[in-house]
Order: sequence, then structure tokens, then C-alpha cells
Amino acid sequence: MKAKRVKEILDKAFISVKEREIANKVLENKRITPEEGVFLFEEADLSLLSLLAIFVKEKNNGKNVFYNKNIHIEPTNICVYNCKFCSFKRRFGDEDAWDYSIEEMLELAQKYKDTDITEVHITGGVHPHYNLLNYCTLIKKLKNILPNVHVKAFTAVEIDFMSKKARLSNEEGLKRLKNCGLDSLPGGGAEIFDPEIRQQVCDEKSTGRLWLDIHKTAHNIGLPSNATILYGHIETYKHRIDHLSKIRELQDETGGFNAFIPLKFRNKGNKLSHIPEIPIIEDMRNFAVTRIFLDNIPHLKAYWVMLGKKYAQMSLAYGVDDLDGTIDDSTKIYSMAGVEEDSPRMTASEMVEIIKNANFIPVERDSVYNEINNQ
Ligand code: V47
Ligand code: SF4
Repeated sequence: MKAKRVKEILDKAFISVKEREIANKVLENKRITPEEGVFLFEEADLSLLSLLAIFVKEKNNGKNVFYNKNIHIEPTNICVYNCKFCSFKRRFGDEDAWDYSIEEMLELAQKYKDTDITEVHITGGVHPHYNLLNYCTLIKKLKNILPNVHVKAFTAVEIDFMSKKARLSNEEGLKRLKNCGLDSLPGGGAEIFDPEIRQQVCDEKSTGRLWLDIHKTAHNIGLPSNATILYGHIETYKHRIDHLSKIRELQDETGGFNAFIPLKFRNKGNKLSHIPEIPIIEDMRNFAVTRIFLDNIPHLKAYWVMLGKKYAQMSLAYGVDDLDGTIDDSTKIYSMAGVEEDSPRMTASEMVEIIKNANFIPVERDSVYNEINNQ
């Protein structure tokens, strides 16, 4: 939607002076302040947010909505940390714990040898016995089996742990993984940067500052990455805007983030289960404000596995331009946290249908958003 059309609609709308002021800034491609971001969360009309978010989305990506063909490998759910929101972590000896050997993970990759997947996403628990050398071997051998896939692997928290264990700086650890074939970092582990809230939900693992430093280092050595926020638990809107501001600042410096992925807190089977999940309308508000605030990040992703297919489709009306991948039932993080989609898998044609039915243009992409032309 063009600025002129949005202005025409707004001219007839009953909105406050402050809403109009912010809307004008957005339409003139001016950056909004953190205070204005908090105001949008607290007070703005949801239909205004949708209109502005669609404006920003279409300025970046037109009518395109992206998806990719990928699988996840979750090497283990054994983890040295105890994040309170986590439903995935297990201890040695738990009956539903797993820790795959390299051979077992490569066997899984073999199944995809003659398919057209373009990405393997690898993240899991921080296993005390796995190390950087094992993971380097995994990536190298994986690329022998699937030479054309992009390997997006290891959250900053995993990178921090394996680099420390190998007595390497994070920069050296990242360089070694890159030399073995690592192509980019996923956005996990960011959770919420505010130190007080972080301390209450995941006090043991890498700090928010360290997460940002690791992504900055990755960008500086030529590894792009994604960023996430875990929202809808005990944080306030101010904490969300503080988190987004830090991502926006780093992106100004490096330009290395491809996509931002808001992750809704799901409350089954974890230590925060007493906190009710936020209403879906709040998720839509979150997508829209995020799209408007992060003016320098090209893509906003709704991870459909976490949100469910119907709500992921709805998010396209609130600034989302990417639905992530086909997954092929290869992730357990979210089914363990209470998401309805028990066996997350979506065919490419289902993905295309969902996008077309929302009046957008489906585009298959690779991991760095080059269009894949299947015609
Ligand atoms: O860091 C854990 C989150 C993340 C819960 O970069 C939870 O393309 C909600 O980051 N409720 C890992 N969220 C997943 C992740 C990701 C997923 C898909 C694509 C990409 C990408 C990244 O999952 C963790 C944490 O923030 N998480 N438990 C929960 N109960
Ligand atoms: Fe471990 Fe990640 Fe779960 Fe935290 S969120 S306990 S780091 S698996």
C-alpha cells in the first residue's frame, strides 16, 4: 500500500493527535522513538497498526511473502541450563531425553539426499559433553551428504558454551565453525535482554550483552543471522521496546540481521506454566509494532510452528512477510511447549495456498532471501 493511499484512509479516520503524528512519521520513512513504540503498544488502535505495518512490509517486500524448504536437526534435549520457560530441556536418564550421535544425525540427513530442501537448521540443548570439534565434524559431513544446503546452526548461547569449552574466544569459535561450513546463525537464545527480567526467566545462560556481541562478531566475519524475542511472559511493553531498540542499534552498525522472529511464550510443561498465554490479538499487535519499529530489518518472520497455521496466516495482515519453512516434522521444541500442531510439517503447496488465500504472492526463498525460481 502506497503512502498516499494510507494518508487518504487516515484523513477520514478518528485517531488521536499522537497516533496521527506517529503515522505521519512512518509514512515519511522517519524512525519512531522508543517512547513512541511504547505508546503504540499501549494505546494505538489495532487497525491503525495493521495499516502502518502493511505499509512498511510492502515498502520492503511488495506483496511477496517468503517461505523456504528446510528441516531442523535437534541434536539433543539435554541441557546444562534451566530456563524457566523451557519445556524441552531434559536431564541424563530421563526417559524422553535424547542425545544423538553424529552418525544418527547424518542418517537423518541422508533421508533428504534427493529432495529439494535448501536449509538445515540445527539447534538444541547445551549438552555438557558435545564440543566444537564434534559440531565441526557434523557440519562438514552433513555438507558431503547435502552439498547445496545452507547450514543455519547454533544459537549464540550454544556458540558461547562450545567456544569457552574449547578455550577459544567467540570470534575464534565462530571462525572455526565457518571454516567447517557454517553459513549463518539462527536467532534463538535472545529471549529478553532486560537484565532484571532475564534474571527471572533464564538467570544462568549468556547475558543479553553477550548475545549481542556474538551476533556482532558473526556479522563482522561474514556470517549473517536472525534475531528473536521471547514475549508474553513477565515482561512489559517497555522491556519489549528496549529489546527491539538494541537489535535496531546493532543492525545500524552491522546490517547483518536478515529477519526478526517474535516467539510467543507457550506455557505447557515448564516452570512458568502458571502464566496464561496472551490472547492472539496481542500477538498481532506485537507483530505490527515490531514491523513499524524495526525499520532497518528487511524481514519479519512468523514461525508458523509456534503460532499455528491459521494465526500465522492472520499475521500477514500485521506486517509479517515470511512464514519460515516446511520443517517436515523435524522439531519438537514447540510440541513439547503445548502447540496444537503435534507433527509440524507443511507441504510447499500448502504454504503457497495459505499465502495466496491471504492475497499475497508466495515466493520460495533460500536462507538469505534470494528468490528460488521453480518454474
Ligand atoms: O531461544 C523455548 C524459544 C527459541 C519456549 O532463526 C520458547 O530462523 C515459546 O530461536 N515458548 C529457539 N518459545 C527457537 C528459535 C528459532 C525458531 C525458528 C526459526 C529460527 C530462526 C529460530 O525457542 C529459544 C526460546 O526463545 N522457546 N521455550 C516456550 N515455552
Ligand atoms: Fe537449555 Fe535452551 Fe531450554 Fe534454556 S531454552 S534450558 S538453553 S534448551
